[in-house]
Parts: sequence; structure tokens; C-alpha cells
Amino acid sequence: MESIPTFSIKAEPYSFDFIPSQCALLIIDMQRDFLEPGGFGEMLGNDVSQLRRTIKPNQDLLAVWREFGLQVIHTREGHRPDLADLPPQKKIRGKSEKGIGDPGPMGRILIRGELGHDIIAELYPAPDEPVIDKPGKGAFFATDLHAILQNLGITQLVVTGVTTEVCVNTTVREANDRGYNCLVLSDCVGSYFPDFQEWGLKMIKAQGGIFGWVTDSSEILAVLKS
Ligand code: TIU
Repeated sequence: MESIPTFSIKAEPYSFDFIPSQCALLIIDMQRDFLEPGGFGEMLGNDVSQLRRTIKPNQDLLAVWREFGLQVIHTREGHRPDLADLPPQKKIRGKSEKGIGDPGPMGRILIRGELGHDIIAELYPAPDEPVIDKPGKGAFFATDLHAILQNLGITQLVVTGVTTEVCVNTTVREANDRGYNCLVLSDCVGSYFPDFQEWGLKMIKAQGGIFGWVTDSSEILAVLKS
């Protein structure tokens, strides 16, 4: 029987057994609404420039991932134009002047089909890369992500995107409970808050990797290029 090619990647809390044929790159919510002024992130009172350092390392990783023909999956947080999938609590949370569905400089805030809801040009999905539209913070809630991963034979995820402590952490926890091994790349995930970035990653890798592993893109790129 032929063995499946597996590569050891330096990570915390210990090395990650990377199986390229069973691994998807899951890029979370790299949308204008989170990364550019005038969107949902800014509406919540955040400095969106904090997240932009993640764009270049994600671009570099995505280019190599595509070059090797490995699986890529993108997610977008957002709601139906009729707001039927928007919990009333989420609409009013934060008590900000503008809310989800209200008009902004990039169209209606966090609404599917609007400019702000779409993925930034630098990381725009290729036609054969599934895009998961999710109404919540976790990518498994009310989506077909689990079915898609099972159909593709995926058992592990390299997770990148924004934000570290919200949609990345929620998705990694959901994935862990569904049996996926997750490797989170510290330079490719970002938070509006530097201390949440640090602790968001610590929470994943603590207790022997309670939710998964953490490394940075240079470690996985070194293996892919070798
Ligand atoms: N607010 C915040 O940090 N994040 C979100 O609302 N969504 C995602 O993390 N994508």
C-alpha cells in the first residue's frame, strides 16, 4: 500500500503533520467590510488599518497554494438582503448609529452582493475555489462547509483571515469539534486589538493544542518549496 505524503511543520505546541492531499487553506472573511474604512469593522468602532498587515502574507501563501493545486476555501460573513437570517440581537448589538443592512460607502453594511461584503481584490477567489457565505462568526454554523470538506476528503485545515479572536477562533473551535486538525498561521490572521491577537493564538495552542496548532506562514512555505 502506498503511503500518503506527510510533512512535519514546526509549530506550537508541537510539530504538525501536514498532509497536503487532505488539507484545505481556509481563508476567513478577508472582506472589504472588515479591512477597509466605511464597513462593518469600522462601524463597530475599530481601526481597520490594524488588519491590513495580513494581506501580503495571505497573498504569498495563496499563490504557492494555488501553484501546487491544493484546495482553497474562502468564507464571507454576511446576511441576506431581506435580513431574514439576521438575528435581531445581532442587529441591535453595539447600539451604533449604523447597523447591518444600513447604507454605507461600500453599499449596505454586511449584506451579500454589496461591494463591502465581497473579498478584497488581493485575495479574490478563483472560479474553482468554494466561497462559503456564513451568517455567523463560525464558518460551520448554517453553512455547507462540513459537507464540502467531507466530499473533498479534507481532514485538516490551515486557517488564516480575520479576526483572530472572533471568526477565526470560533471557526477553529467548531472545526475541532467536528474532527478536523487546524493549523493557524499567526502572520496571516489579524485582530483589531494587539492583546487579543496574542491571547487568541495562545488559547488555541494551550493545554497541548486544545483547539489546534499555531505557526507562521514561513514554516509552511519552507516545506512547500522544499
Ligand atoms: N468584530 C470582529 O472582530 N469580527 C467580526 O465581527 N467578524 C469576523 O471576525 N469575521
